[in-house]
Amino acid sequence: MEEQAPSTDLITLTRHVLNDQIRLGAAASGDLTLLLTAIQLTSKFIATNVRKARLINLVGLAGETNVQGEEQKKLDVLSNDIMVNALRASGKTAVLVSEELEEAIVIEDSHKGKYCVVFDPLDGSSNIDAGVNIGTIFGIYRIRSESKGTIEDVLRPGSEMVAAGYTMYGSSCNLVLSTGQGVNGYTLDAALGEFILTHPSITIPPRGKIYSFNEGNSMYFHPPVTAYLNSIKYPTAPKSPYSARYIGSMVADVHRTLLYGGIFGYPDDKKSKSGKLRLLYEAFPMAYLTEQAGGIATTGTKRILDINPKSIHERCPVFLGSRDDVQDLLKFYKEVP
Ligand code: AHM
Ligand code: MG
Repeated sequence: MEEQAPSTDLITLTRHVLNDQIRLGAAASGDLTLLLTAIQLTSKFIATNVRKARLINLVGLAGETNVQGEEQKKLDVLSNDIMVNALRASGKTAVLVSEELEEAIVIEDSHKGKYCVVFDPLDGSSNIDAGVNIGTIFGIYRIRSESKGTIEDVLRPGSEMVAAGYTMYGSSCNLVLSTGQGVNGYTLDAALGEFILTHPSITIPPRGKIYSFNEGNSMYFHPPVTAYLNSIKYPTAPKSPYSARYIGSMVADVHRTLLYGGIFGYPDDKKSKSGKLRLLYEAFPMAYLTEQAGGIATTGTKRILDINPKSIHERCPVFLGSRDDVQDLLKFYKEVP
């Protein structure tokens, strides 16, 4: 077979987003592009630390002291610091909400911009010490007109986000992003230090063959979820049962769902009344990406992006993925008491 010549015309994330902004015309000031540049930088910085975590004492609990008596900094605390510093320094943000911080940060006037970023700096913490995929999740709102940047600017439905995405730190480092015109995936070329467009226009297959739930919680599940899971595990002929895949890192489980199709779920149950995942910086960005890729994201009873948050760290049940699979689940919610 003839060897393919390497491409000499790489589409970087910045070039791609800039083209989109130019296409949108005069309304775009370039501020969102600059903000996304800052986010890219944080992803590269976090990726570097994730890779060398074991070597430089980043694995373990914050506040712990290692055998040499040095203080260790937990990887998720470090990732949070990286993001807060870069987002503040970008001059494009007004309010920041992080899973790692109890309170929202309102940026001081000297650095204030027009955007609010909600983020989970390093999601999937139970996987960190085992070197399994983890990721950063983010959502972006534009502050309301006339607002100087308050918590009200982020207590808004996810449908009002202007962009959302995640970076997955795995066998490769992938950034998946939507600015409201579909979903694109970029892979970090470590030698160039650039995210290159590798997955243009990601579309979820309308039906998949994989389900992704923590079935260890089965005894707590509500009847519609149990009945749905039984229907895909014990289907009537000629259908075949679905495969189970569950990593326990939302970024990795959602990434696979976007590419291969199927359904990801973290329901509310008898033990966790509102589920586990956080609405603002886990459920909203993933629901935004899912819908932009042609899938459905629901709590079982309502569209996730329509929820009006009451507080920055609230939780919500999440089911997302291929259109037909999520619709099947919704039927059980309507029919099973
Ligand atoms: P975290 O923010 O403490 O890391 O928790 C969120 C993670 C998600 O990435 C993942 O989908 C879920 O928790 C897994 O939870 P469980 O271990 O209960 O299955
Ligand atoms: Mg998290």
